[in-house]
This record gives sequence, structure tokens and C-alpha cells, in this order.
Amino acid sequence: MLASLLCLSSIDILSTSAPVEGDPLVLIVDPVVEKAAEACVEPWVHYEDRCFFYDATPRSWSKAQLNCQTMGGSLASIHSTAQNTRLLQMTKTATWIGGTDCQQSDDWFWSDATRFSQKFWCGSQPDGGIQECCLQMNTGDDRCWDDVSCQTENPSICVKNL
Ligand SMILES: [Ca+2]
Repeated sequence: MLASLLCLSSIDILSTSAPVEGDPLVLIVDPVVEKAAEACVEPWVHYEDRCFFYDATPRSWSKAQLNCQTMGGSLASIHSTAQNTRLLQMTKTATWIGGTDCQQSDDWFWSDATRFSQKFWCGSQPDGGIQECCLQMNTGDDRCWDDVSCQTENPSICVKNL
């Protein structure tokens, strides 16, 4: 009886104290809770194995990337036709995603460090060299990619992994 009272008392003390890193209670993970934590939280939208967020506020490319980073993400990368089509559904105007070749002309990479393989450039693009070295999707009637000045102020799409 005394032992159980002591036990209850210690649980009570633990449960009313603020969780701290290393607290053994924090390490108990309910499988249902764990699954919920893997979903994208609004306004992030789930597609395939990642979460996307369309931000309508016009920003330069670097400000857009920094904005994504404050939310734990990066400007979006695209790795398939299906992903390009899905992201086009999120935007009605020219929009920043994470492609850039500002470091070295024609050495395109994604700001989320994933491999740059699929390309959906407009017919004569990219044509801007170092002067136009940030990737804008949803350009013109063809809704294709164009390299434009990074100072252009566009809406943006962020990505983060689940
Ligand atoms: Ca261009």
C-alpha cells in the first residue's frame, strides 16, 4: 500500500512537471500519435512523400528560400512530371521553386540539396546566364520553367520532408 502510494505520488510529480529533454516519459511513443506526426499539417499539402506549401506573398528568390527555411523547409524541388503537374495545380502565376545556377552558369541544383534531373524548361530556356539564375515555374501559356532575375518578386512553393 505504501509502495503504491509512493508510486502514484512519483507519477503525479512527473506528470505535473514540464517535459524536459531526456525525460523518460517523453520517450514513450504511441504508434497512433507517431503516425499522426508524419502527416503534413495545414496549410502544408501532402503529395507523395513530402509536404508542400504555396505562399502567395511576392518575394525575391533568396527571401523566398529563407521564408521556407523559417518553416523547416526549402523552396520546392521537382523530380517528375507528376510532381510538376501537382505543383502547377497550386499556383496561377509565375512562382519560385528551388532551382538555381547562380554559382556557375548551367550547373543547376536544388536548394533542398536533392539531385537536379527532370527539366521542364520553356522552349528557349534557360537563356539568362548568371544574370538570370533562379528558376521560375508556371511561365506563360505553356506554364513551363524559365530562368529569371533572382530579384524578381514572385509567390513561392516550399517543400519539406515528412
Ligand atoms: Ca530566361
